[in-house]
Amino acid sequence: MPRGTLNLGILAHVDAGKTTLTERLLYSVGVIDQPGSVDEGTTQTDSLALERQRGITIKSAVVSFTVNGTTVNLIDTPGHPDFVAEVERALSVLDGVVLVVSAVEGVQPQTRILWRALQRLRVPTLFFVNKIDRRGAGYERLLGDIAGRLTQAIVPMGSVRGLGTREADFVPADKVSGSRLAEVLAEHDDAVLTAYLDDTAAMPDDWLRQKLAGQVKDMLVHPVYFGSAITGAGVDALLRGLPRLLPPADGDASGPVSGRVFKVERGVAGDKIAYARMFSGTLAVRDRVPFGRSRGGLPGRSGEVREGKVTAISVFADGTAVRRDSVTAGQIARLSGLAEIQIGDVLGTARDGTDQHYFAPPTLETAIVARDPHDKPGLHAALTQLAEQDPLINVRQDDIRQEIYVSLYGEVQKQVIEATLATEYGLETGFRGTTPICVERPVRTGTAAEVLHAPENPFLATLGIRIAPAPAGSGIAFRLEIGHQSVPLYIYKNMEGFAAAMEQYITETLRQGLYGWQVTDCTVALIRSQYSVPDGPPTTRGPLSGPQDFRKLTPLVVMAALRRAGTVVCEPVHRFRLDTPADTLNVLLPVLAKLHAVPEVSATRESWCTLEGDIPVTRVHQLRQQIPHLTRGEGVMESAFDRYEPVRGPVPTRPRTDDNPLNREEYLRRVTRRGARESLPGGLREGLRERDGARAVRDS
Ligand SMILES: Nc1nc2c(ncn2[C@@H]2O[C@H](COP(=O)(O)OP(=O)(O)OP(=O)(O)O)[C@@H](O)[C@H]2O)c(=O)[nH]1
Ligand SMILES: [Mg+2]
Repeated sequence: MPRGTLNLGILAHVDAGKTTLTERLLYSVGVIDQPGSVDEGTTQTDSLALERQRGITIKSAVVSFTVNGTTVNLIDTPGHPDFVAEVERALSVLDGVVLVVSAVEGVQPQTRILWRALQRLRVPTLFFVNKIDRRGAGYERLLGDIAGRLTQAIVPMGSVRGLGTREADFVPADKVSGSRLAEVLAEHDDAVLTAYLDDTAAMPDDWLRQKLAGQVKDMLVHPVYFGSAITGAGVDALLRGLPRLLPPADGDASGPVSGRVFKVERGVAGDKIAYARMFSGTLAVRDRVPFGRSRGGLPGRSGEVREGKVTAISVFADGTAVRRDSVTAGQIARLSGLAEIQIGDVLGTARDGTDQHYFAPPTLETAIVARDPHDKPGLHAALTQLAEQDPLINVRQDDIRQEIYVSLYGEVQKQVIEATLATEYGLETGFRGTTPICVERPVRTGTAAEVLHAPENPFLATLGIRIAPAPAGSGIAFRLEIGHQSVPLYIYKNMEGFAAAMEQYITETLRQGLYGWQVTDCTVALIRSQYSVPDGPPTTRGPLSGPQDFRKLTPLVVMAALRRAGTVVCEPVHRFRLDTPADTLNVLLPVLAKLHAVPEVSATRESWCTLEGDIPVTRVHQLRQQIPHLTRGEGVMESAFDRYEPVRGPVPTRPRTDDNPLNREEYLRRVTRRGARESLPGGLREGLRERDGARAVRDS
């Protein structure tokens, strides 16, 4: 009798052994006869040609198996920071996580980034310390590393024998009732505390295990397993722990349909296949289902809802995805037929709080060019398709300069995009320079307004906007500070509709601030609004306002407010950590200095040295490439985005690709000319408006 479903993510920094562990787990439960190898390109989850060639995971992949009656859907995620967008999508569909840490390299900057996201999302997490067979592997050191850099609330589930040798093995604690466990559990449980303090009280094993599972579920404690994905040590113990310690999926199969798409793939015929996790309800073949982004999603798409008919469903169970008539709460399925669906979309009703970003956005941008100019339209279409599969690839078309830009996390992603375009779309491409993507932060509060019927305002609307700085990392928050009597409800239906539309116009405008960069970390409040109606009181009498009036007026008001607020351009800064033999420092330090990577912290342990500091994002790749020969192949470098900081020196600007609302004359020329050209009724309307405007002035 199946006991339920556990949607489990395997997360870690690059090369920690996630894919190898996945393989081992599948082998242990008998789904495969032989564990495949990453180095030979024979694993189940690294199935893309590019993954096999490079030996790294690029896309998340789902496999499934059953252990003790629980169906485990396992999502193997990429560890390279360039592919963090994949991890982000997976995070929102998980019931639990195994966070893998290498017993040799220990906790890495990327591990900390993942950990922070797991904390924020409150996903129950176990640790698996992998590679105990490798020379240099640690046990106490690793526990100390996790406790010091991630969390104190850990419980080792056993000990290790033969550490650092091929024979290394994990010895599960036969009774969990060691004092360390009771001590940790007692912190949040009075019953355990009382029993712990009373020497004579018994603490039955089952009772403690139950308490442990309860606290794992509440993120209060994190069991730590040790093992080797290569030799299989510790893997059975982990396997047994999964259904016991992690909470299975819950959700009401007869409730309203709610699900989330975390992966989109193209089938052999180019058809879209959406991987979705159901949180509630049941979705059957031939059902029509609404999907889209809930409010708070990616800029510009908020509130958009579409609908499609599901033509086929396969549900993950027992090793593969099997054809079924329906998918129900808790399960993961591949859905066909939803042609317009995009990664990150919500199916049916959204769950609260699942639509945020947990990782920093890409910090680099490059212009991408087709080697054959005839391929240009094809290139744009292909990139748009790639962006559908990877929501954080932002494709930006600059019509004025006839260039296409893509945003990037790093060089590896760039190479992958290039290779994917070549193999999947037959497009030969090249890149023109990689530049950091800066952001602009408002420095003070700025307010501006445009008033209905004022001679310089050609639009039939009043809008007043206030922009105020907000804490770093908070993004853009939008607020309405007006009453419904000043909102044209005949256009926007209700206040929510108006708020959603205004938020969209404003977010679109803020993509290019005073210097051309995305504006962020601010609160934008709409503080005035008005519209005109033919039979209104004299001040608001005039032709009926339309949505275009609000849409086209917004950029002018936003930019005027932003100009008063002033902005400071901030550039992305990465944090690096470098473990290297101490005797390589004399060659390393001058190179670091040349790349503006100045270590601030360094620690030495025997003949090894750890350097930690900031590095400009544009230098990360160069440094990474030089590390092997500067350190005789022994140095290990990790780097990750850390923060934005005000640019020192000349302020970089980015050429605008919008209608330049910073320059009123130019903006008005562009939007009114285009309005007239695009549609005749629009043009007629402009003419009518002039006449009506004159009449309104005469009447008043
Ligand atoms: N000695 C040893 N090597 C391991 C172990 N686990 C993985 N490896 C090796 O480490 C390398 C990386 O393993 P992967 O399984 O690809 O690591 P990953 O975490 O999936 O990497 P990405 O998906 O690219 O982030 C491969 O060469 C594996 O053979 C282990 O337990 N012991
Ligand atoms: Mg992998």
